[in-house]
Amino acid sequence: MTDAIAVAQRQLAAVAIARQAGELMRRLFVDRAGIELSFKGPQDYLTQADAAVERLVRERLAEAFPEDQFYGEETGGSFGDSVWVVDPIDGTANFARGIPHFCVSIAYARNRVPTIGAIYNPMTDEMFEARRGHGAHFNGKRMKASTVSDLKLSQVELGWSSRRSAADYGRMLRQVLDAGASFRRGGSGALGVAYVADGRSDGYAELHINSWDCLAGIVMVTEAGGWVNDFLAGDGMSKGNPVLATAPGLRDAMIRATGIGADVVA
Ligand code: LIP
Repeated sequence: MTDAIAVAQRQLAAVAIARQAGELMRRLFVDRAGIELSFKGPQDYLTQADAAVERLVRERLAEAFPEDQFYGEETGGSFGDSVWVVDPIDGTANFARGIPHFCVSIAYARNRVPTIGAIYNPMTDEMFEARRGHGAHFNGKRMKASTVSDLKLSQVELGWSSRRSAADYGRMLRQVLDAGASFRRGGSGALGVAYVADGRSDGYAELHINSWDCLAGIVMVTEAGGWVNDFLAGDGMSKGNPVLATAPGLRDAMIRATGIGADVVA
């Protein structure tokens, strides 16, 4: 089987499994089952639903592609040359608090290159998907990054977690606001990056994010004509890194405002 067919089959599977995971997430969210709140750390939520959804995704992928490696936010795994990187519920805090802004994020990387992404929000029935070299699509329609090129006309999302200090976040926020942008924070990094691919948001920046939160969206932004920093530099795949995904016309301004990707700007 050629490589191209193998990757195409994986994209179809990723979308189908994301939809199956979404059906489970929606049921658990509506029934409020599996929402026993616990914390992995300060502001780092974990619910029984996370574990149940990850189990479904891991089992379905292992059935279809037993030769691939798997890494999930909740159960870990291994990073290899043909690896699935999964966040079963991205936006767990929203899920736990009854806010319908969350998704399952399924990414596939081949030889450390982000190759496939599938992000599904079951509450809005929104499927974002992309395959490297074959475009990015939202519910079957081609996605295109925003054409905004002036921060004073932009709206960007600044992801937050307790993995970096309040002072660091405050500094980035101040710089972005001083540059004239308006900002939001939705609580799901995966949806935040996918929105950049779909042109709904002009940028997404976060001072530290994990690969399972953003890898699927990175494929989408790249395929939709947006710009993304070198997220996988160093040990980004296993330890995370800062991420900046922007409309192409805002790249330099967002690099200056956030300090992410500064090595790129002359
Ligand atoms: C989320 C991340 C994001 C962060 C959110 C949250 P989780 O992950 O996607 O980086 O901004 O606060 O941490 O924990 O919901 O899967």
